[in-house]
Amino acid sequence: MLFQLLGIALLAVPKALAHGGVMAISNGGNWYNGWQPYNSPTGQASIIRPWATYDPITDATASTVHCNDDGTSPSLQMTATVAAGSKITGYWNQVWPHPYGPMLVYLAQCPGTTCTGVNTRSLKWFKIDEAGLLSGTVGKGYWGSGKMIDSNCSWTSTIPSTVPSGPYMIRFETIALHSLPAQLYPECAQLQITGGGNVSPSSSQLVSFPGAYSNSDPGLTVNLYTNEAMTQTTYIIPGPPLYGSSSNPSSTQAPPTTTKTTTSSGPTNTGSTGTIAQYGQCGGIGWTGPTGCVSPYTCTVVNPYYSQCL
Ligand SMILES: [Cu+2]
Repeated sequence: MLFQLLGIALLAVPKALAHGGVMAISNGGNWYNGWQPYNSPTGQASIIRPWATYDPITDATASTVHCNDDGTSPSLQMTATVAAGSKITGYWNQVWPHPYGPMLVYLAQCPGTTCTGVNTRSLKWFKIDEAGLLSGTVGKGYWGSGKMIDSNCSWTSTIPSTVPSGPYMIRFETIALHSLPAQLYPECAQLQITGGGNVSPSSSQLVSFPGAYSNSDPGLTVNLYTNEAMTQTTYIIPGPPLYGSSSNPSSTQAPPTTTKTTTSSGPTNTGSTGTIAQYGQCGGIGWTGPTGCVSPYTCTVVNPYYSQCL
């Protein structure tokens, strides 16, 4: 009986803590708070498109695999104006628990003058950054996701200076390979890229989501726990060849450089009794909403930009 209760508690409690998504984005000194999937969607204004759950997508062909939702923009959708050639950083929950797997970043240009109202499932995406197995072996090596964790649970990519200016979605994705099927965590944000160039992605670099991945992709089916994995030093990153590459050996691309981002300390939160439900946001830089959690949850600092009722 005690064993059973303990087992249930261990299985139930870490669920939300063990998963998550992109909670905030920064670019050019500007901070953009993310969508809060466990708060009411009413009144939420973010550059990040709505997403519904911290749980991973475990079907690489799922209808939600573009931006972890149905692809629609909310009434208060915001857009970040970003310069081509500038660095953009996505921030995941701290501490991100999955160090084995690749990091991938995509862009998709929207038709017309804005991505607002454009369903992200309809877009053609191209990959601007990726990091798979950076060193060591598949089974015990250092992965893009590990580097993300070591970078304050953030990932910084450069908006290519060569992409044409215009409205884009950016899609940050981390894939966790510690269990199979692989766990996909994609979130998207809405950008207006300025000062761009004139190099459109080639047709072989453009993919749809769903469509870019299959559940039999070698990069999504690798088993970290086999004897082979303990000596294997190659890993094939899923998806199309990188934008700007002339051929398509994805696995041999040099890993991108990332910038470790320093952050100021976030506000501290009290455990005062309030109105915010479990998993709801209750604080963080830029947060102007209520800070009290319903009993028995406590407002807990997840990162400087995000405190959550846990
Ligand atoms: Cu998880």
